[in-house]
Amino acid sequence: MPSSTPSSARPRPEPGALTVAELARAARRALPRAAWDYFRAGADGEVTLAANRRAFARWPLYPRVLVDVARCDPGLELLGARLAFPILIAPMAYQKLAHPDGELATARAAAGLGTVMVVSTLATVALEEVAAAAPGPRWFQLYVHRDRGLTRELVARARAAGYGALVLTVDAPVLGRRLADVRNGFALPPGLAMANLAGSGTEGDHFGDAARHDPSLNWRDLDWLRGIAGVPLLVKGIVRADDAARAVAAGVAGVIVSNHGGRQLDGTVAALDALPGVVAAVGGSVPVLVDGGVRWGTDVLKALALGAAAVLVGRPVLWGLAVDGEAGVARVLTLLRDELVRAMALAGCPELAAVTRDLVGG
Ligand code: FNR
Ligand code: LAC
Repeated sequence: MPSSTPSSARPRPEPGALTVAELARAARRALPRAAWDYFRAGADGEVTLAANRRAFARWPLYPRVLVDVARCDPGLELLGARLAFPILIAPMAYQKLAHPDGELATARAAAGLGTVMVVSTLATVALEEVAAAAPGPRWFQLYVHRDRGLTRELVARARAAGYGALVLTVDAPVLGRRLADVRNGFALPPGLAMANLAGSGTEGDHFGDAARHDPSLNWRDLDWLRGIAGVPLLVKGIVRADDAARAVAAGVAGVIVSNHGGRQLDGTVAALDALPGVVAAVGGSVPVLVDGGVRWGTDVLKALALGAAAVLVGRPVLWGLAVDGEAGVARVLTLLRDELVRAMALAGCPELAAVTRDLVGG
């Protein structure tokens, strides 16, 4: 548009959410109470849920000046996939609770913008259908069942459907207690099911009630799983340096620092605060990712400065999905991507390699 255009003829800025927080408010209006509560909640006193956010505020940025930032490229290579920006979609259960298109909408938005969606074991659309919905790179998140045959089958199905990596979630031997869910008697509404588990007899149960989930999962199982994975295996839910080192020694391809968005052990260290210790323990041998509380582009910048290769976002994606399906998820990702690119420019970082430890203090 030429700059001489009279202001009255200029397109008006598109109305709608300008921040993740605004999208959250819109989602709250759009969602039934029980779904909003399930998505929002942290465990018990929600100390960790709050800590995840607070941690970002404690790390101030020290922007670099007089750097040519005429072009800022947030692209990266991650486990063999080319991503347009370092923000992946965290695995989240039950996405049809947010929107009738559920995981299909999320997969399309991720592929359209060039990032990875991690599809949950507890998806409400079968992993093959999610794969067929969009061409983008995607990973599969695994909850291990008592029936190891069922897990072996899920792994084989994910590989056959072209999932590029497996993400083993290790912070949920049992489900954390979310008070609102207890009070609401939260359950999957009629018509929704854990589509990947169809035929197992428990596909309609909520995760927390299901007897099929295996709390005995341990390091020996990690070896077993790595043996059958056939694709890179990441572990998600690590906050300790010694656990990270042990996982790397066991041959994992990546570590995701996470406390499950504050939904599991309340009082757990904030994800961002756990990151530097894990990064030091891993020593660059495999990529370290982090999730929990990422709501701004500057949060992404801080996590990368502290050594993360990329971040994952959870709830914001569900809020976008609830508000406007695929377009809503695309909106969240675009918001965060554009905020990150602006933050890179303002911090003197034309590419991600320039996002170094000295950019944050504290
Ligand atoms: C999750 N999370 C999760 N993690 C996982 O490994 N498998 C799963 O099925 C789910 N399900 C799930 C449902 C909902 C509603 C939420 C909010 C979260 C945890 C998720 O992957 C991630 O770790 C956190 O959500 C990240 O924190 P933020 O971005 O939500 O603050
Ligand atoms: C949750 C489980 C399902 O956090 O991962 O609700």
